[in-house]
Amino acid sequence: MPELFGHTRARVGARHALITPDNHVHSSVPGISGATAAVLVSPAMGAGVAQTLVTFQSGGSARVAAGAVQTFGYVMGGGATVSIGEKKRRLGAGGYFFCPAGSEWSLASPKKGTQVTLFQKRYAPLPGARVPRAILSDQSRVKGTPFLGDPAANLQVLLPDEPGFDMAVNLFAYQPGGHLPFVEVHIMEHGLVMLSGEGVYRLEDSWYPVRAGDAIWMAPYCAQWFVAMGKVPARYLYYKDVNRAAL
Ligand code: UGY
Ligand code: MN
Repeated sequence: MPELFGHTRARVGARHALITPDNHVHSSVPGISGATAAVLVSPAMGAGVAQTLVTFQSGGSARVAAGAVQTFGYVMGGGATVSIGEKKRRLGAGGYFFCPAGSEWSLASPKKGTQVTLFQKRYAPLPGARVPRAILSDQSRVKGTPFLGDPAANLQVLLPDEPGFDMAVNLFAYQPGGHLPFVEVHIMEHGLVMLSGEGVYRLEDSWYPVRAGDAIWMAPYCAQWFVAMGKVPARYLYYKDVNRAAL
């Protein structure tokens, strides 16, 4: 339900942002039709990544031409067929794909209401490193590990940990009361979407109540910490830039 009297939990600052489902306004995105798209994180706010929530009607589709930008897509709900070059796979909720720069991707036959979160970033090649390949997979095929040994915070790393990749996308699941072990301050930027549950996110000097559907941007060096609250585990999907020198 929309929040009343002009109140919102959203905050957009110079170095972090929180956007809630009540704030979404759609824009048309080239290559995506029969769908709504909300660009929640983008270079327009100072980010190096674009994070877009796409909701497909039945009969909707996407065809995004090959270029300098790579795309990671995660199916939040519903299901659709995704093709990248010769590879093709039906993805359901929890399915994901990675389309490297220089390849085209397309999505067809979505179930009505299928939602996909996209992270898109211009690829930074690394001389001597093997360029990333296309991936079509599912979170159920990725083993989770306790984050820094804490079983209350489980981490799944969805993309290969190889030098050719300049982006990582991970899933974090916290038991109620589970939390990041310390306040992180790091060079990597994050785009994030809460998938389920609730908790409190510290971003720089502010503490925000957050829940499923909320999107967050954290600039490089944004102080960050999270604690899960409520009765069910809190889960989020997040992007970070990796494997490249600062200079
Ligand atoms: O990978 C990370 O930097 C992660 N621990 N950060 C986060 O969840 N805010
Ligand atoms: Mn972090």
